[in-house]
Amino acid sequence: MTDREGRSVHDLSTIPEEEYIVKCTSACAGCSSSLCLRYVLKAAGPDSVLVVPACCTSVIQGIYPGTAMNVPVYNIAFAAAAACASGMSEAFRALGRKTNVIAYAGDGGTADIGVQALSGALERGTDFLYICYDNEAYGNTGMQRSGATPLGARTTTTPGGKPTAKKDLDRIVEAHNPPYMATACSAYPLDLYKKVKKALSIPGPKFIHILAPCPPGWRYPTEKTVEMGKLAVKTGTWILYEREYGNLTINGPSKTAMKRPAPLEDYINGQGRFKNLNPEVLDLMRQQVAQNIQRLSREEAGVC
Ligand SMILES: Cc1ncc(C[n+]2csc(CCOP(=O)(O)OP(=O)(O)O)c2C)c(N)n1
Ligand code: SF4
Repeated sequence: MTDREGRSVHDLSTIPEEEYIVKCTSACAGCSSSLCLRYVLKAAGPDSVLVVPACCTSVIQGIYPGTAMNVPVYNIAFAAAAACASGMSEAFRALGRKTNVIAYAGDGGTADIGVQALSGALERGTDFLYICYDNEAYGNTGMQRSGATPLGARTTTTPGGKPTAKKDLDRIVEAHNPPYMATACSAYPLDLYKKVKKALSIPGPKFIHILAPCPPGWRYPTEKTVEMGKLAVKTGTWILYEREYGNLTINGPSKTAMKRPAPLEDYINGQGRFKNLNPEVLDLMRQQVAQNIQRLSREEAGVC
């Protein structure tokens, strides 16, 4: 499988030196979603356009007339990233251009207000890549809960901990049967780079869901941002996989983590948002992790 320049998508020996996020971003210290975007754009290259709805990324890009982005960026209303990207992709293809159209949206703009536009674009078969970076809250407006906030997490609108489970966005997307979908995590940038390369080599709608730990939202010290992502994967809370034309493959560290997950406490004890967690909630969280591991393991083994 090759990318649009004819290079193998598995060749990671030459990650481009070019930077598409330059100095002066307004990201918080330790922001992992901006780290992810850096790798996404390195994988995508200069013939790419970003569509960004209202979210932290629209702030990270800097204050007009300055910009930290080295590719064209189209800012669009909170609900409309996938609809905008859909029209943009149609226009490029009508002009005979292969330009990568990449929507880069938060979990609120994807799982909540943007889910209708996303569903429509997936169903229409839009040739684009939709990336949801998931910091598990509405970060830009002060950490309100989103549908993607996990059970038990304290946010400004769930001060006693979120009473309901994280919305399963991936299963919603899966129901649309896109040719390629994957999960990724900011702590594994090469895995993300490879997945973006592969996604962009496939025609039609592609979706990547990245877990993006957020120091102010999750309440951990900024220097722990990579460690936090690794712990999410090692405890099986976040599972790395790809689904190509419906076939599931569990990736890299998740293969080991799913057989022998680290204790959930390793992940949650370092985060202020899970402080003073009720033992019953902790138990429910453990059950959810175990259920997800079981469901995906069975599916990969063809036992479902
Ligand atoms: C219709 C509408 N409602 C509310 C807002 C205010 N708003 C802007 S960004 C945002 C939160 C975005 O959260 P998310 O998509 O999770 O991305 P993050 O900020 O965490 O990067 C909200 C509520 C808006 N811009 N438009
Ligand atoms: S609030 Fe979180 S996601 Fe938003 S810029 Fe800060 S660290 Fe990044």
